[in-house]
Amino acid sequence: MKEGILEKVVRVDQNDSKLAMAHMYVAFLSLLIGAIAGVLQGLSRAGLITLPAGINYYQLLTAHGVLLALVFTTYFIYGFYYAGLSKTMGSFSSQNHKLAWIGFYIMVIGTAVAAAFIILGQANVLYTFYPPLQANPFFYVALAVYVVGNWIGATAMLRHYFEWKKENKGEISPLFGFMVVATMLLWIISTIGLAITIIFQIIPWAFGAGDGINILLSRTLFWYFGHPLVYFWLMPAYVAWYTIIPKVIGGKLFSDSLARLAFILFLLLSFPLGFHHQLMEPGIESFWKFVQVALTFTTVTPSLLTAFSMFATFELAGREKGSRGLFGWVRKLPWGDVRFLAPMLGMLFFIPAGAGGIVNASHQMNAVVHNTLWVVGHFHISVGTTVVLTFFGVAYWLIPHLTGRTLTAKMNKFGVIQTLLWTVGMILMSAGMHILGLMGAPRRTGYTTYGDHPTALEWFTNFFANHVTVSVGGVILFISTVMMVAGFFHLALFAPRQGTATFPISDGSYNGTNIPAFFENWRIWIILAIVLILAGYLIPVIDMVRNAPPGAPPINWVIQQFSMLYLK
Ligand code: HAS
Ligand code: CU
Repeated sequence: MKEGILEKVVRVDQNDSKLAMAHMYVAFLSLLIGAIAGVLQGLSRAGLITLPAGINYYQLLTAHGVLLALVFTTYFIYGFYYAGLSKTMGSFSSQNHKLAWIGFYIMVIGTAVAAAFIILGQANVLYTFYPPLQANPFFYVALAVYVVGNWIGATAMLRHYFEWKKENKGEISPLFGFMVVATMLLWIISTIGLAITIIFQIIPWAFGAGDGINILLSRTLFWYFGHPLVYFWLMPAYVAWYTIIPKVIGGKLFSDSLARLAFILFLLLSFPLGFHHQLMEPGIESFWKFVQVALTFTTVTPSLLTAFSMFATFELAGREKGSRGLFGWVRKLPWGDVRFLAPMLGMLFFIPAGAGGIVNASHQMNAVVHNTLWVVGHFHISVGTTVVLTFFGVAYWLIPHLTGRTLTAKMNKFGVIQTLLWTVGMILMSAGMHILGLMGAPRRTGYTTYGDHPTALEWFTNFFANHVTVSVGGVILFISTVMMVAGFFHLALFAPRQGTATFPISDGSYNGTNIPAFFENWRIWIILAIVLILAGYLIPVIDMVRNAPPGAPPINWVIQQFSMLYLK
């Protein structure tokens, strides 16, 4: 924490800092609102509070999912990536800068309009918004606008990278930039599927055209996007692990090439896997489910490579500092430094999160856990902890760096407490959710005892896990989130300017710099990814179109409002 004072810090270009900070403001505001919606829906689900008239469980759950899973993550990732690209590959040209700002404003328009419909109760369709649940048509238009804004921002990043490549012919790009390109290509290729279902299926249907929607096709397109989406969240966390953490712990990365290989594997293998979210759906032949499950298991490889890389990095750094024995390196890690502690706890959570993912992907076991709270537990420790704690760890140094402020020892301590609170809250909440899921408690249902059915009552009274302990965990997480948001505003606006916090970026790797040049042959990776997409999806999708089930009529927001009034 003293580096800011001791070293002369080379700051990220001022204009690029402003661009990154604009994204961060939206991210942390959404984090706050999304967390308020989250804690309220959790308490109401447990029967601990009654929601005031005019607000319903699904409205809160939609706000929670959309604001945290889609809005907070995306804006944070864009902000982090703009800053990191500027730091490692030079400041953005004025043209790329303009493009990035245009992308930002379009994203903000999409976000604001979509949020308005959620607040008005006209989009209670949850963050997956699959038909036949139907929102106000303009909610989907807003989503489409949001996607276009994302593409424009991604284009600015890609142009920045390729311009650098042109100016530095024959040179290998910095690891950060390489990883940004892999992520953004994955993001563009996956959001194309989302755009297709929104523009060609959902919007016309929501405006009343045609006779119903092909739900199977729409969900398939959604999950074609939805699985890579989880890697779009994860990859920036890995970027921090590979490029930032080695520097924070005072060592070097184990192997730059291995890190790049992991990212290429994500780009190649992430797409034809969506069926592992649809294993319980009729209408998809089991052969194609088998193909996609098999491919899912191959996508575990880049995460296992990452686990190996991180262990090797920690051990080599520890041994350099004189650690002895098999695990002596553990003691050499800077546990009291929030820039390390938060991502590190994220990594530890990813061990059970990844194991849970493998359970989910196994067809037979999926039958036990699908649509239960187990899945909610899984994604709260993957995206909600591995990714989020890493992002928090990054925020503690990135925000003061971008605003020319200091990360003081006091603020570091605050960060450590906030991180530990998150950890405790999440252990309580996610363990409870996993166990409740195994006990049959469904996800996405408000408070009910199913007419005092004994199984349902058990979900409220079981000693080890019940809805009440889950919401107590949720309240602790909420406190931690409020601390983080307060920390963000402090670091952005009020922290002292006694030297700028460093942007810790690792240079070189223990395994040298012999990086294969063909890694940057993006054309090959894109073509291979498309070949795999066609292999996994072409035949089943043709089948879905040719043998389309009868179109589904909408369960729309007007009907939802009436039925809720009626049920009351
Ligand atoms: Fe998942 C459902 C399968 C990873 C997020 N997942 C979800 C949903 C979300 C989500 C949001 O197959 C719910 C969607 C919805 O609303 O319906 N998931 C997987 C598999 C993986 C996986 C196989 N998921 C993620 C990640 C996510 C995420 C990452 C967000 C960021 N998931 C599924 C399936 C479903 C699913 C099914 C559908 C369930 C259903 O029925 O609905 C794999 O990618 C996991 C591989 C990971 C590992 C772990 C490696 C460990 C590492 C840490 C090392 C630690 C160190 C620290 C170095 C194998 C890298 C050590 C230090 C010391 C000091 C000891
Ligand atoms: Cu998935």
